[in-house]
Amino acid sequence: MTAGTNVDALVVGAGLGGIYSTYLLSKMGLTVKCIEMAADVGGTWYWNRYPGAMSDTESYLYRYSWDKEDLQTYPWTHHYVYQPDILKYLQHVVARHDLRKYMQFNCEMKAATWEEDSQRWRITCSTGEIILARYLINSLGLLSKAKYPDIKGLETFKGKLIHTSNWDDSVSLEGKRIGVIGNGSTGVQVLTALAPVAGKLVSFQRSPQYSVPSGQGPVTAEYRADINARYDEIYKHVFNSNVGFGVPESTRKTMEATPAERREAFQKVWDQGNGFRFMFSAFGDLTTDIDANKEACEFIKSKIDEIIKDRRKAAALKPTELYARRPLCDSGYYQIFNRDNVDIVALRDNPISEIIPAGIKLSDGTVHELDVLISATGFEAIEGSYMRICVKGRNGETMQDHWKNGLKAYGAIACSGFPNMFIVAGPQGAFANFPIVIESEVRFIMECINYAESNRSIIGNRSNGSSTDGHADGLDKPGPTIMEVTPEAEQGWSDHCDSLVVGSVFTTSKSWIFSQNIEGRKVNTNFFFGGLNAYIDWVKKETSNGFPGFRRE
Ligand code: NA7
Repeated sequence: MTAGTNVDALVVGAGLGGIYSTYLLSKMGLTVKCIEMAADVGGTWYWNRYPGAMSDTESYLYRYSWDKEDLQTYPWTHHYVYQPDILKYLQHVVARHDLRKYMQFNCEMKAATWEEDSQRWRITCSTGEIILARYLINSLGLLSKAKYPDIKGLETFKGKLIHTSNWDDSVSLEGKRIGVIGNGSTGVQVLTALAPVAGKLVSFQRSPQYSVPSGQGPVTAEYRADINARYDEIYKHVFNSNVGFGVPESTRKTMEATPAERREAFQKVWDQGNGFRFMFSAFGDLTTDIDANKEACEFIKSKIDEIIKDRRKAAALKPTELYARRPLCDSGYYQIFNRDNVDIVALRDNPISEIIPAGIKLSDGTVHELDVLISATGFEAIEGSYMRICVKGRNGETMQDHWKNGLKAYGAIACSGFPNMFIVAGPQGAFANFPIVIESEVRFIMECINYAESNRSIIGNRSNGSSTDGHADGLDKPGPTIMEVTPEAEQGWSDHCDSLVVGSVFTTSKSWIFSQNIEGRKVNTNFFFGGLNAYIDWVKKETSNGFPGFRRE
């Protein structure tokens, strides 16, 4: 067997989760290596370089919470950070904590196999290198494998075809005839940014979505000083909240308000901006009460009518489904349709019949000639990153086998049969602000590793003859040195996630949140909808109770 580089822990991916994992593992004193298929750090923010790409979490929270000095000193100029600035921030964190020395770029994990004899993971890289690791932390990205539209003739298009997550900076867009397929959060951002640049811009829209203003704009020195003075309090609130976006989370019932009060409440959050604020701050039941949800729908549709002058375009942009997807926000999306160079094609009335060399042909025979076709069609979320590689756990079981009946992971971080392997931003994590979710999951993973390491040292001390009375969990015997979740615990978590979506308005819409954006894929509860605070409380119980979900032999 080929020898390989030996490390205690291998982190795969150098995005938000991989960087934080690398930082904590190195602090724990373990030997750590982080491999990344891209040429640099950033993860999602390395790849998604399309015009207008920005986070829709407010800037003061789109950063790590754990470096308090950096929180207060690292600059941010606007309420929302654009992709180049997020990338710079992540590069800055890596430099500030001297993490680059652990990282190897242009190196993709192709396969990982658990070896019973050595109790290690054997990782094969795209470079041909072999790495042997006791712990494998996969931070491959939730939204990493691009999904192209399955439309006849796509490959025949003679212009430039670009997926937003694999942007090609060399393509000139100025004055070009540009078509965009997809109008989720990515589509809305790219369309808004390209409207003033394109000669002609057409949105080929299958399902209109609800979007609210983001409230983007420069921040004042006073605003920044106020945030800096309150960071401890802010993060305390965020980690104790349901969605972690720093917005108030109302418990008020929509239908108990009068029509005038409802409109006033919706108008207030519309004016303040932010999709999560709109969904969770005016009232507390938009995601659980259909009548309440319909009120929000009517309010946003009335705004579409107010903003868009052309009745045909306004009608096309009005959704028919409930407000039940990841909430979108924008920097003037509906407004772009008042421009003469921007049009919308409602595919629900006139579907694409095929893509031809010159552009897009619709079912009624209309041809839209295009120079550039942008696919903002999303991702093979979560599992996409795992299905393209071969990860084999105990008895040769692959992740493909393991997830064939649906995606699941205990506490979002571990799968049974995959010992000492952890997942960041895998299935069934909290549906909340992602940097915070990632931090919470990484901390849980580190608790697991720390626990196993403590047990190792107890056993090591005993076999060295040194006496030690302490046990990692205070029980009579040391706990496991290999962390492997039981199938019962994993299934229990998954069942719990399923039970939490019963009655949720979110189940009425088809999106990647329930794996419904991919034809033929089984509907799956991909998130834990119990709230970020409940997830964190559950992790605390799990760790203080000696990790009952993990095997003890
Ligand atoms: P999304 O939210 O999955 O959106 C994909 C969009 O692409 C959506 O509007 C789809 O319409 C559309 N789509 C996909 N396939 C087709 C075809 N064949 N024809 C027409 N339209 C199509 O991806 P995003 O990148 O916007 O956002 C993903 C996440 O990234 C987001 O939640 C943020 O957290 C960041 P559909 O609605 O399926 O009818």
